[in-house]
Amino acid sequence: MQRARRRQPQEFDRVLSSMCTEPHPRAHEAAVEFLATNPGDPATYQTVADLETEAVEQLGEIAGLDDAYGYIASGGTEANIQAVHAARNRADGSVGSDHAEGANIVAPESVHFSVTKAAEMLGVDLRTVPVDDDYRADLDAVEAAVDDDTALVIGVAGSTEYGRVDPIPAMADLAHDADARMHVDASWGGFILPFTDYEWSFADAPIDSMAIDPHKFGQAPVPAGGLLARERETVDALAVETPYLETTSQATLTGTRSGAGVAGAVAAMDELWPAGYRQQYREQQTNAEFLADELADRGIDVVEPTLPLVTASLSPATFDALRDEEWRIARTADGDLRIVCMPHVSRASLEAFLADLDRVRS
Ligand code: 0PR
Repeated sequence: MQRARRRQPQEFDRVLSSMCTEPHPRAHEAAVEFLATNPGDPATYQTVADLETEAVEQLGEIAGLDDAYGYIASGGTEANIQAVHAARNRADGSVGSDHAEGANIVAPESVHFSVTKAAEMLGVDLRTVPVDDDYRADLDAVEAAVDDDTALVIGVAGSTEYGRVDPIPAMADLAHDADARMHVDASWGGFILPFTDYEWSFADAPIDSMAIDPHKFGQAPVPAGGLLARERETVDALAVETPYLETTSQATLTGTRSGAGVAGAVAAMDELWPAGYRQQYREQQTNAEFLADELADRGIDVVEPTLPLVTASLSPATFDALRDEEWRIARTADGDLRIVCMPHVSRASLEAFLADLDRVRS
């Protein structure tokens, strides 16, 4: 009989395109301890349920919200889907399949594709509007797209492709003037933006909900996303009855959930908020600027990295040659090279990447 081969996960030293990273060692340990727990059944797994309450409080602190409601989701996708779900249900006061036809949501074209999934699943019309020259939502276009049937306006704080932050307070005003709600997707940016001057948080604007993922810049293990809401009613709008559990209702999209994500998120935030995250942001912003300068010095067009994410034009042949060297790099929809300076990305690794770039281009 053949012996099972021991499989190894991906090494991180050549991973330059991921929005996830190596978990903090304490988060790793906590995740392993809680591997078999299920916060989906809080009456049975009470310790992890308490940890989830702590996680939501900690996320609220990071996002500038004193009394935060929400839960630890499987990721930004689930948090975005549930934000759309809650807004749709709240727009017409219904839960379940009775919702009114014709609701729409408005988001910039830079919005993550999880919102496309949300719109499709929930039967709402997604109106995407153009971005300006700096890849941020165009306010005039948002205003023109919003109407009486708009349930939700979505702004991105740390966009997937260019790391840009939309004008959140102005978008929230436009949403609320139309009696719609405002959601901020800070899935990636949420653990970086507290250390910048951007206006992105619950403290900057009367936003209603937010996606903020510990499993991205938060250095928690996968799966740990975060859905936050200013009002309890937003979470209540998601709840269905759970007849055979000791608890009476459930607001999450998934049923059984990983306690590892919850425990890992709390451990990471305990360890790193705020000093560790601040230092990580500074290091990676410096790395991003270093990389951008080095690419520009080689005559390559670079988009200025306002957050630790660098995009630059690169020929398909060079891109493919670097992939062949096992560099894990990605492309934007426009074909630009996209490098995300996550906590695991070291200066040495960027220098090795540049050396390979020089070699494959010569
Ligand atoms: N919102 C934003 C702004 C995102 O960038 C992402 C994911 C999501 C929502 C969805 O989050 P989840 O993937 O946690 O559901 N952005 C990356 C992407 O799709 C995710 C990613 C992660 C990609 C690791 C590659 C990778 O190796 O591009």
